[in-house]
Amino acid sequence: MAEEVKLLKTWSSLFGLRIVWALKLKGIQFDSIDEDLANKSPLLLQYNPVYKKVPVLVHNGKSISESLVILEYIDETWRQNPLLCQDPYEKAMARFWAKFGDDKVLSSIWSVFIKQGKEQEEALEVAMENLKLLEENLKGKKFFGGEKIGFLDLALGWLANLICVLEELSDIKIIDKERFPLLLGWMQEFSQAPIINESWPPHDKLLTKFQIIRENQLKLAAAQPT
Ligand SMILES: N[C@@H](CCC(=O)N[C@@H](CS)C(=O)NCC(=O)O)C(=O)O
Repeated sequence: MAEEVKLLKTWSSLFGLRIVWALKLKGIQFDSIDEDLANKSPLLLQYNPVYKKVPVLVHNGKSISESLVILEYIDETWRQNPLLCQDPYEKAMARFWAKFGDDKVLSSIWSVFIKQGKEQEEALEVAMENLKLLEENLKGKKFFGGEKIGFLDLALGWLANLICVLEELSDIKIIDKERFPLLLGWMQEFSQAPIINESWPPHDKLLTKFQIIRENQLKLAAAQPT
């Protein structure tokens, strides 16, 4: 019996992209359903009633949400091209740094992007500290997963693309060659890998989307009482 694999995502969701990459790396055919988050479909509300967010993977009628959880589900369901090592410690470390990426790196870089003046300078310092830890992580390795793209590469993959968009819009260089040579090398290596490269959302469309978000956030901040 043919398997049913459906992915609810949006064209720009960096969390959704993790799942697209994982399914492609595993060679799994899937149907992609693009959601309009301003008008969430009954399907999304049915399949992710808790968070009502994308991505959601639907496998033979069963739904899984939260992108890092989905990545692990995919890795355990389709064993080819493993994303996580078998070694329990290595596995724990990959999960730890993936969570760090979401909790600390993403939020600090986002703050640099939507803040100004002193607040932005402070956010930049925090972002640099976080990125230094990722730089350390890459010592002696081509990918975070070692010689091959693995779980942590997919979890941090947004960085390889979004950072360029955010740098372009804010006019701030966050990842430079002097401070982050390994991270920069990884960004190039990762984003040019065929399966990764073919799935990036259009750069111009991302620029427009994030420019609007930034302008709205800056306007909101300016309207806040001091
Ligand atoms: N922690 C979630 C984050 C997912 C997420 O934030 N998705 C956004 C799109 S990029 C969303 O669906 N937002 C809709 C909303 O917040 O209502 C994951 O890793 O899957």
